[in-house]
Amino acid sequence: MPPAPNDDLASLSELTDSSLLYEMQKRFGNDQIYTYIGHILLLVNPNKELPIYSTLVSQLYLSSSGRLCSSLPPHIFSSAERAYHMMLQERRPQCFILSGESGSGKTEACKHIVKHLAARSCTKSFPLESKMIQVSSILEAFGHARTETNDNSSRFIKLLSLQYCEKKRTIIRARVNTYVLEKSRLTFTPHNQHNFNVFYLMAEGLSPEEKSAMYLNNVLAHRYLCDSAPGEPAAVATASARSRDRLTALKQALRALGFNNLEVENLFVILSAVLHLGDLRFTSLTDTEAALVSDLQLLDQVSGMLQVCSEDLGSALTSDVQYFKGDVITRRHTVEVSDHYKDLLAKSIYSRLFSFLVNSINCFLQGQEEGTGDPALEIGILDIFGFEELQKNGFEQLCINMTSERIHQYTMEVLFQQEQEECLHEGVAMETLHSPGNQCAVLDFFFQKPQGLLSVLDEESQALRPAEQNFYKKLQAHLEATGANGGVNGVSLSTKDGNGNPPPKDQGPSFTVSHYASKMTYDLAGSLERNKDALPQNLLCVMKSSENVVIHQAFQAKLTQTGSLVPPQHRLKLRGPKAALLLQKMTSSTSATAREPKKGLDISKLLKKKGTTSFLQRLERRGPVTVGVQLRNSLSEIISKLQGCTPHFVQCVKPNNAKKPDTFDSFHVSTQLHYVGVLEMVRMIRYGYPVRLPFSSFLVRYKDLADTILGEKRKLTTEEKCRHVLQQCKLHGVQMGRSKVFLRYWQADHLSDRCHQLHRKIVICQKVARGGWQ
Ligand code: AOV
Ligand code: MG
Repeated sequence: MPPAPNDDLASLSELTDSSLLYEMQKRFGNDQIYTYIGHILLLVNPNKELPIYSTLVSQLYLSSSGRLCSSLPPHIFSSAERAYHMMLQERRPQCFILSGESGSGKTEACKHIVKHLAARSCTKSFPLESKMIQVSSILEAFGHARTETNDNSSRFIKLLSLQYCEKKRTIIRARVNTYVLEKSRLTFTPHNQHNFNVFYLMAEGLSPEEKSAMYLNNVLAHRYLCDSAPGEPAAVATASARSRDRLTALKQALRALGFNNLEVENLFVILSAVLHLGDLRFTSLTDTEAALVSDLQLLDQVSGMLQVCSEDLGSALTSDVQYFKGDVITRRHTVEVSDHYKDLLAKSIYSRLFSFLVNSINCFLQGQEEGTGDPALEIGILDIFGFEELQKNGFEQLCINMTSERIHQYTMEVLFQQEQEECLHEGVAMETLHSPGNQCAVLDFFFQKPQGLLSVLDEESQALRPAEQNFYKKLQAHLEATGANGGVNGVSLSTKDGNGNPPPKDQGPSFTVSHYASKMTYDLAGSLERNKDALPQNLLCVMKSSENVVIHQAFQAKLTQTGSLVPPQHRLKLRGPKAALLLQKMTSSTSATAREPKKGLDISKLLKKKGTTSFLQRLERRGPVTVGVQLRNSLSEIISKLQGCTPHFVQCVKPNNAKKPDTFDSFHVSTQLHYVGVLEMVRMIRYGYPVRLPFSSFLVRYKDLADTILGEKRKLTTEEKCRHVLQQCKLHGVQMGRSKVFLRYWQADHLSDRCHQLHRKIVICQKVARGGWQ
């Protein structure tokens, strides 16, 4: 029996766009925010608190074993439960893939999955739920920001993995991988948006004494923050009370990670240094174009907080030193270049700090027990940044939307292509189903090597004299060569916007991409700058020389292929009288003369010592040099991880664009259902065979049932055994392929149910036989 019709769209009697929409709207009106499409979970963000996430509710779903035909209504807890049971049955890692546009509820859903899994299998020695509350508090402070579409929008990709103990089946450790933090937000906040949350927590939450100790008397006046959108006046008072609470929670979370008070203070001082660095200005002398730092006192303050030599920092920001054929060549920068390096340094400090915190989080999630984890027993949860359409869309939106596009393509591959190909291969008859449009051309346009957008962008970013016009020309040449321009393959370049109107004067050339979700026009202006991510060698040397343990560690560490810090073997601690003295030094003086001058770095000597390796080679060794390369590497790492898991799809839907509760904007929802391909998914699940098991796996999965039915028939082949079990169970419409059994999704649940009942009977009989049953 399939589940109740209104709980599962796959069982609706009428299947059309409007019947789906009607059903969803009806359910949403009753606060039934979850609906199944077979084993896929559809969730409409309620934008209001619902009393459905208590531990009591979690307990209810524990007994369902994640079976869809249980009498309980659809719930994210049920999907979590299902993944857990499948992990044990298949002995294969499972992974949740959360999709949906920005603000549709992915990150919250991720937390609910963790909550249920923690409630079902955690021990006192590894209290995952409370640990994850602390982890979220840190990640959301440093990696989330207010955007047009979501007040708490994720600005990075997160893959959380929960690892289980082989024997006890409890969670023994967890791990967070983060990818492509949108660090450009630090130095450039888009119109109507905020910088990262942590700065506002500091602005509203730090005490006046703390602020003055960190030179933060007017946090929001710093250049990096003053461009951001002002808060709504009516909401400011409550917002600041909330910020104070959140800052307290953040400090507690950092302490839980093992940072002492001094170390926590140190982190805030580094953030203050980043804000001050942003205020640094450069001027040029009249007779040359070389830049000089305008405000030496400010430079001194920043250097004091970063614990580097002020002169070294000043000269590394305004000049470049290279070692070439035995000579040291110093090149002075223009004001513009110095300004660029200043922003690059600020972004680098912030992103390395983020990565340093993620590494600390992973130590915290490591747990006590070692070596008892089983790689097959793992549940991953992928939370990406959702598709985003702003008033003005640039390089960042392109990266976010291409991520969404890639994950969407993976989903479609799994749900449609792979399923149909396998049916063909196994000789199983299946209705021909239409899968939603193929986006390969758009993905190629972006990712293909060496002509795709990312490659061309990298090439131009690393050119001697990068120019946006050249980048545009190369792209145009590529599109013309492939005949794609003019929108044939979903991409068109033009100096006009998507509607054919000329762009405003301050915009660069733009191009239009027909994404799966919507047609978007991107402005290329500034992409070359924002793509660059490598610090010049001399700035890196200065940062490595820092006496600040966190900065020192963060800059000494090597970078991985995806741009994060390679985790250290041991974390250096900032403890004891020496540390107290250091911190005092960082914040005690405002002028250069008041502080003991630090010994300067002789960068040319350092470079000489390193030998004659070329500048570019050294850059290479430091890790990926552009944002584009990091994105490409990150996505291939993520996809290859997903390929090793059984996927569980959670599709999040946004009911309206105004973040309002109880408001169902039919047009907006229907657009999302359409581009996600919900109708096609429903057809696929209804007429397809989502559960395919090799004959031997079928017999293992339903062992108790098979053993009981087969009895003494040991001589049959595995195929004959499967056929016999299916016949005895009277399941209609099941198909036998060449090597696999093909089941409708509810048939698999029906078999699991029978197996479960039998297993209980067998256990009871065994207990009675042993005389142990009371
Ligand atoms: P997102 O992760 O999908 O957006 P979030 O999970 O941050 O979206 O959800 C946005 C907001 O919607 C949250 O801050 C909550 O206020 C509300 N919300 C989401 N899910 C629920 C729920 N189950 N119950 C109640 N309120 C909810 V982005 O990170 O921007 O792509 O990039
Ligand atoms: Mg999110």
